[in-house]
Amino acid sequence: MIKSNIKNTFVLLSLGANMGDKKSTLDNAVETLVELGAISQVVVSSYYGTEPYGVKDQNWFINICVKGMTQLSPIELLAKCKQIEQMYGRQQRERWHEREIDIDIIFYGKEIVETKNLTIPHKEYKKRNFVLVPAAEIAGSYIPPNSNHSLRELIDKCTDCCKIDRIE
Ligand code: PH2
Ligand code: MG
Ligand code: MG
Repeated sequence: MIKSNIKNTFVLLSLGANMGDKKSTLDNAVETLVELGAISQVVVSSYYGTEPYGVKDQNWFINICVKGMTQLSPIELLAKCKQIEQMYGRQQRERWHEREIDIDIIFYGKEIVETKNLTIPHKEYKKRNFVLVPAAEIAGSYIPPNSNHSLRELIDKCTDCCKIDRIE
């Protein structure tokens, strides 16, 4: 048997868009994550139409979650996510405002990362239906670090009232 020193880590990403051709931007971004070697063994959730969380006066989003394995460190993976956001035309705007595409790292194995530019688990994931619902679809039994509850259970505890519709 050939032994490999390359570590593969489970990752779960949240992707969202509320401008332009949202579905094809999300599809292309997932394909590019694979092509650039950021993530393999990819499983993608359904699309979800989601009411804007936070700043209300903007278009509804389409959100998805993606799970898979990565050989990159958290910082390297973040850099790839940012690179792909740029490739798909992400412009700088105020926090929580409209975006061509947003790619966030929600979980990286069971690791906790707290640096200036990156916090994993994502700071807000428990508060957001648009993350929990697609995440639970593909990883419902996953128990995040610092949590006693699976993603499926966290949906019931979440008080977010924003509407979310699975798109058939
Ligand atoms: N992203 C935000 C703020 N609000 N609302 C929805 N529905 N979907 C998002 O992806 C989203 C949001 C900041 O990242
Ligand atoms: Mg975000
Ligand atoms: Mg982001």
